[in-house]
Amino acid sequence: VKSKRETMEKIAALIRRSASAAVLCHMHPDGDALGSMLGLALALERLGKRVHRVSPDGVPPPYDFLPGSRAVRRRLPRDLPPLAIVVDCDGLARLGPLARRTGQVAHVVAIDHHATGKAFGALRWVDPSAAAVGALLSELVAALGVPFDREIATCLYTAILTDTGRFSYTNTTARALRIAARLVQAGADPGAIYQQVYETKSLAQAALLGAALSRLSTADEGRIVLSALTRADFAATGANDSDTEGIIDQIRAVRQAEVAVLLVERGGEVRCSMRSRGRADVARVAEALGGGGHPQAAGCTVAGPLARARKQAIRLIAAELGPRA
Ligand SMILES: [Mn+2]
Repeated sequence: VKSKRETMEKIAALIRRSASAAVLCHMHPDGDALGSMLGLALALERLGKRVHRVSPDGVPPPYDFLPGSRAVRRRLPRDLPPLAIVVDCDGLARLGPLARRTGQVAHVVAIDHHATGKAFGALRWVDPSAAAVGALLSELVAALGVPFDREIATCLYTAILTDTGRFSYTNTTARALRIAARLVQAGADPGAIYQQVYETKSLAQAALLGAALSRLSTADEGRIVLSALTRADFAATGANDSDTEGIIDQIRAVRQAEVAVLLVERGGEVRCSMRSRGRADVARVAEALGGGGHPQAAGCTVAGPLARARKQAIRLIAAELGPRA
């Protein structure tokens, strides 16, 4: 615990002596990636720093309501700042096209909570016991002496809300809730944020969810519940790739599902998202297939076709689940 504290203090010191910084998140960003990136960026600005908000895939809805999202760029500035802080990223590769230039920044700091991945950055603060990077950043913002305001709190609360599965996964600890409570006290509005994140679906998204739920299948004696979306589904509904967000949680809602799987056709590849009720560590499955994540929420991209990806996922998940109790 002491060394984690020391690492955080080192990061705070580095921030204090840098006039400018880039804050970056990973490709296909989720609520934790964007909320953390934007919340930290605001805190640095409150300290008078010049901040570059960088997300290789921009800010897809529903997260474009977050304060500061309009200032987000897809690339690093021409003149690299002396400091790059990379959040929620379990490897430099997850920055995609930005990985190479980020590696050229003088000071690269990683703030993450994945137990998987490939280490990078001279200064690393990785705490898998943290519910979200947003929770770690709440501690950092406090250490920097920046008061929480409504905007910062909204970003960091969104990070924690989404990475805990709306406060439902096993990472919904007392510590996570205490931090969330502090953010609410500072002005984050739980009802408004919930509606922005979860109740602003387009008709196309709702139709895509319908397609996924209309063809659930099971494997491993019902312990694995799966669905798949093909390019034809996207064409028929008018939905796009980011519209799959949240569908996996609806699949996990099936009572007997120890593990929920959503397979999404993307070109010749298949994106495989997994959610576990707690018995199986799906991060291990994802890692075996070249991806990563958390014990209860993980993903990977594998070679197609769908049927092959489905078989492969089922085999590894069944092994991870082990024999029926
Ligand atoms: Mn995260």
